[in-house]
Amino acid sequence: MKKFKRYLVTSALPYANGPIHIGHLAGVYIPSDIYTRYLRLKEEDVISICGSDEHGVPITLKARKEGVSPQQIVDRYHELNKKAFKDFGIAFDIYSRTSNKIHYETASDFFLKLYQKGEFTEKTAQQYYDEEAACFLADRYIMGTCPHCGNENAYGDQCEKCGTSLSATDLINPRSTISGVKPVLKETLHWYLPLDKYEPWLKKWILEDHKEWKVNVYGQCKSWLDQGLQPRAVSRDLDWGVPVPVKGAAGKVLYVWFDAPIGYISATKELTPDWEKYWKDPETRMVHFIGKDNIVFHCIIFPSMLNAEGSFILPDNVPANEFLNLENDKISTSRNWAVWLHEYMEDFPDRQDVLRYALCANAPETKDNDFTWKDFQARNNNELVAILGNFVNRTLVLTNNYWNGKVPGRGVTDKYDNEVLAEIGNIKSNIESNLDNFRFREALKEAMNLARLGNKYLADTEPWKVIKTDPERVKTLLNIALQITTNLTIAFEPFLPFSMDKLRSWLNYPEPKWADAGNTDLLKPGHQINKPELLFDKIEDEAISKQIEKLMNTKKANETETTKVVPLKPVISFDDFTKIDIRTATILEAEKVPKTTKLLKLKIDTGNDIRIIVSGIAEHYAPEDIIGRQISIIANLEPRKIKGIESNGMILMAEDKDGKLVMVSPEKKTANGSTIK
Ligand code: B3M
Ligand code: ZN
Repeated sequence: MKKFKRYLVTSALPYANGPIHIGHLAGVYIPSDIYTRYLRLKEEDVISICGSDEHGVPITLKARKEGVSPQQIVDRYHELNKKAFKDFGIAFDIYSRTSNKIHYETASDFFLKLYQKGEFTEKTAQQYYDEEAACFLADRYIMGTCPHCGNENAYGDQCEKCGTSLSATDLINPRSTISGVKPVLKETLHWYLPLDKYEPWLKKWILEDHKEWKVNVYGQCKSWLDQGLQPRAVSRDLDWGVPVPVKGAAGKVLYVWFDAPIGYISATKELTPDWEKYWKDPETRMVHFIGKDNIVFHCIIFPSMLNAEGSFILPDNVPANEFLNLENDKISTSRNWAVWLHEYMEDFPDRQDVLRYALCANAPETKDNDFTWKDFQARNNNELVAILGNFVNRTLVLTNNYWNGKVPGRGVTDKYDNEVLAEIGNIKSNIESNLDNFRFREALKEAMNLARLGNKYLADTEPWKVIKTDPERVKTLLNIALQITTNLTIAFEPFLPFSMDKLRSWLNYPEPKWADAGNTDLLKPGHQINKPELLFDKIEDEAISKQIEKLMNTKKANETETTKVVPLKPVISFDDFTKIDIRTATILEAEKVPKTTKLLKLKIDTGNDIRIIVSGIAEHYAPEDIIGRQISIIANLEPRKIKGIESNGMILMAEDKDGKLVMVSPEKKTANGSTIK
């Protein structure tokens, strides 16, 4: 494999509209961190780039829903996610963000360069426009009836009920989610990246020059290329994003997937004035760590942009992972079906390495995989505690007990000793070849094999027994066990950085170097080690059942949520709302309506008049209990006859999850007839 002078490692920029969960870690950030830490162990020149992806429609939707600005949304999650990555030892060299100035400049310049080279094709297209809100509508801002299943709340890009992906013009009775009005189709100009034109180059670059890419990545690229590529719009009619820096582009921003990958470049510029040697020198190896849903953007679109711009290197590998599921269900932010990093830290403080280990050991490297809390517990108790922890603890405790922590010299070694010493080097080579080829699960297994080797060596030779009869022999046994232990601090550094820091401090061993891995004389006779503590401790069933119960409660909440909450009605205009006159009133008299089970006849004082209202609350309220109760009513509803009684208005009731009706009353007594706004 080509020897590179330096390495540029990028990790997918998480959208700053929600917290980070274990799927993000397993799919992208743990693999990226393992690879970066390995390169640092090899003393390579490597930088690791990440940051928040702060544009895109989902962020504007969330801002709208919360009644705050998109900037407030991204500020919240940028800080939360930056801290979560730090807590988990994901050692980026920079965690930047695409709402900052340097990114706006970099992305605009990048667009302008392609624009001035004439790379883009300009095309007007019909797009839905909301004349009331005076803005074009991104697909997610349009709702209507799905032509396939009749769902009245399908979105412009997808019907979430039957899963059909749609284009906005497929919707029946489309409506704007901003103003509620029926949108009109209007011409709008956009700039297109001519991917169809780049197809021959992409086919050569990927299908011929990068046959070494992971099967799942290569396969997805091949199917995209076999289907034929279409020009892709790189601008949007939105007010949140990097403005399109050319004339005639008022109200238009760069498509988020055009600007976000350029975020890797702007973050590198922010990190170092030497940024060009990472981005423009062919002696740099660029590796993108992403999830499978980002493959087309990182293997086809961004490389096309870089190639068209002409001065940048291209990614040498894109080892995308597949998806991680949670307890056999898809991880979902909207359904809160996830293990959030910030919550994990609360429940399992100082156990980041356990999660790093469990997620790597089960990583979805070539197919989707499943995280279960039972497996998490088993990995900790049966591997980290019982193999790695047990071996290093025995080695350090015996060395402290027998020689006050001084490393003993190694005497004459026998056949078994020599086999074990040789195996240390073999395992190091296995770890190395797996890490070089992004096989992190396999590399982790090999590192644990080193601990197994040590554990077995002590179990077979039983120094705690031999010490009574042949202390010289025990010196050799523990010297070899100490060399294995020190090798473990190098082998596990990329995977378990927190634990290896601790172990090295107990060994009194300096910074680890990959060049020392496999060496069987790392600790010299007489070297003083310190007293150890437990490297890992058992995770009890109770802690796991608590997590499983938390997930089951989430599942129950989702079930009631999805079955009982009626979808929102179409958005209405403010004018429509002002036509309704909602007032407070007091119930003066109440009686059951004869021959009905649900109806009560109420005489109420509205402040303006005394009137009769018939209401379907007899199964929820006894007449005698509600006399004198202050309620809210719709006071200007057309009167209607119910069971022969003229009902003049409507009482406001809230139907809770179980279908129970509860009165909506002012929190304290007000004058009857007070207007509710
Ligand atoms: N923000 C992550 C995602 O699709 C996306 C990655 C951008 S990397 C330039 O979830
Ligand atoms: Zn549908």
